[in-house]
Amino acid sequence: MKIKLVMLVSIFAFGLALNANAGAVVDTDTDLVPDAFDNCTALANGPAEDSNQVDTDQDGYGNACDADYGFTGAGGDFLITTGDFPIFLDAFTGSAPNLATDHNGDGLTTTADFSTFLAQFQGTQPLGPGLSCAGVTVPCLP
Ligand SMILES: [Ca+2]
Ligand SMILES: [Ca+2]
Ligand SMILES: [Ca+2]
Ligand SMILES: [Ca+2]
Repeated sequence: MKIKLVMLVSIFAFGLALNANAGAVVDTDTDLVPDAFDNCTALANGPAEDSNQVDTDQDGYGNACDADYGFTGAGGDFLITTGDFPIFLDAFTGSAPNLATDHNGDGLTTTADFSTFLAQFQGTQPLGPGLSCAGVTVPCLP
């Protein structure tokens, strides 16, 4: 956890340096991770949150904003569909644990995570990764 925090602070410092000549660093969700490095730009998932940039399937979309569990490399659809629900359900019941369904980073798949799934399924929660490789290459890491 501490190493991860140090890493994020380094990334943030790097982002600051990169943007020094371009003006202020853009951090839309004010989670201390600049948009260019934030795997959920519209949702706070920085060092202060348990979901701290965790991206289980390494597709560039952080777990906090990624209810597309079907993406496993080439052929992933990047859409949240009814096909993702059984995967969530299996993780929820424990028959097939899957860390990608832990959206809030508490290590469990609970009804709190289902709220995230539902919001994304209904399109009311934005995805918004800032990484240029998001949805293009796997692994997509900052
Ligand atoms: Ca941010
Ligand atoms: Ca974020
Ligand atoms: Ca992901
Ligand atoms: Ca959870």
